[in-house]
Amino acid sequence: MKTRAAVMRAIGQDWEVTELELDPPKTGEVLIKWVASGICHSDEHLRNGDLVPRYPIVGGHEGAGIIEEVGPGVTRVKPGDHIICSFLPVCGHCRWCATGRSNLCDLGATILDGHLLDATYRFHDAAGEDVGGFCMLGTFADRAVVSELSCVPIDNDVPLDKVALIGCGVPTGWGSAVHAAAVEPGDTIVIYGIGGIGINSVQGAALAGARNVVAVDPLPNKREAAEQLGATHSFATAGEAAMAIHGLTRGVMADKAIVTAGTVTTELVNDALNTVRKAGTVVITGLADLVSNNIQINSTLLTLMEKRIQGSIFGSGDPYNDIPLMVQLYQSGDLKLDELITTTYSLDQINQGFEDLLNGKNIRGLILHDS
Ligand code: CXF
Ligand code: ZN
Repeated sequence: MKTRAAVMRAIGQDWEVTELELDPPKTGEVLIKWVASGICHSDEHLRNGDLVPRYPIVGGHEGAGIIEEVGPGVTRVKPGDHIICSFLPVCGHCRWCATGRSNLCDLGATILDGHLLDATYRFHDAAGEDVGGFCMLGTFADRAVVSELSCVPIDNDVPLDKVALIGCGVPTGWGSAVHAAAVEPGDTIVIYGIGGIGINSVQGAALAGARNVVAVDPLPNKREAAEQLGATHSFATAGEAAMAIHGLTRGVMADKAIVTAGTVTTELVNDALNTVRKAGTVVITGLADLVSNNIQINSTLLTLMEKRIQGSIFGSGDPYNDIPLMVQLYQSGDLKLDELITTTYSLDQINQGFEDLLNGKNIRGLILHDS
């Protein structure tokens, strides 16, 4: 069948919205009609060269939709099911899955290659070239064929155009606070960067009982959103935040920091390290260039103060547990999603969506596939 999709062909290009050929699902695969897809900074990293996938690739890794067809042997879902996709497939059997760390599932190793589990592609362009799907998904398309291991079925009465955010930004940010930083009641938490990830770290830290949730972002619209969704304080600069935290904690400083900025820098990580207390943790969730050493820190201070730097992927949670949990928290009103969606776009407006992301306009931009 044919599907329209937004394709990245090489570093630095615009997204090309074009018609692709889409093969039917093979064993263990499903055909999805995407309803909505979030625009995440990680997709921008495909374009700016920080993450270099195999090109060409259909972007998008944060999506929800409806199963239209299943291939042989599929047991997790059936046609008509509503699903959210995890940007990490979960096999359930590897060492990491078997020990409760399925965000580190070995199947995650090839998500930049864009092929499915049998190492072949379902998207093909007009010239007959194979086209990958980012994170084995490709949510910037009307339809895609994905592994059933990427799918998490949800109730059919949940609005797909809201819960699509639970494919990446929500569990990544929420889990960075709840799992990776292990926020405890009474904690003082500082979060650097309030976008689609950081705003959910704010929500997670607040729900986990942090006494002070301090949001840092240079943009007033981001600080305002943070304060509406649980931040007790917000500041434009790390320096102002550090001074305030000094006062709030009688000089002890923050228990944990979370770095969710779209691009992680030496300056940000050092701001975070200098703002946590002795034995405090700095969680790094944002990305940067995959192949160069991008931060420099003072290891002696790290040693003497017993501070920790903790990386976090998928919020250090289990996609099969945390995606349904996030849906329930949304349904109960404990997790806000509607308020995170600043602007919606059609697939044809995708380049505008990325321009708005880079200009800091959106908490989250969302592509609606039927619009
Ligand atoms: C990213 C993590 C690195 C690979 C692509 C997806 N996660 C969320 O945006
Ligand atoms: Zn993402």
